[in-house]
Amino acid sequence: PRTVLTFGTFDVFHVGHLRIVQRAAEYGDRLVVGVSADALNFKKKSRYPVFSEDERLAIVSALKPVDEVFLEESLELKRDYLLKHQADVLVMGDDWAGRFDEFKDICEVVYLPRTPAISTTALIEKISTT
Ligand code: C2G
Repeated sequence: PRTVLTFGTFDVFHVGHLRIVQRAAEYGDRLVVGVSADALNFKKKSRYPVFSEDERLAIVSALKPVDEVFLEESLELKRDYLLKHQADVLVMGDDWAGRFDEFKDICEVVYLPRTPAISTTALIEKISTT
């Protein structure tokens, strides 16, 4: 079977997240999703996600196209995660275009266009000002 791997925070889960999960699944037979840890988000963005890693893992693992989830604890471990889960394809949104080309020696690397006009940041802004 062809295994697809994708990564994300998936905080305040929205339709842009759903679409990338659905499109990623079409690249293989099995979809594995790395959900980034609370501590990793704090390191990257100096704030914690709205939803905890346990809640985000619960949401993503319940999606029909998702076969397996795991916690992504470090950005530096991408190669290990890809090898461990025997990924044939890595799918990422094109906000990461080019950033994971170094893994083309072990799997296919695909960047998909983001769903326009929706983001966690914009949602938080919208909710807090209406
Ligand atoms: N996404 C999308 N369209 C949007 C918003 C997000 O296609 N309107 C995609 C992103 O491109 C990404 C995935 O949804 O592929 C998850 O997005 P985020 O939760 O913002 O993920 P990020 O914080 O970029 O985490 O190791 C990398 C990180 O874990 C990626």
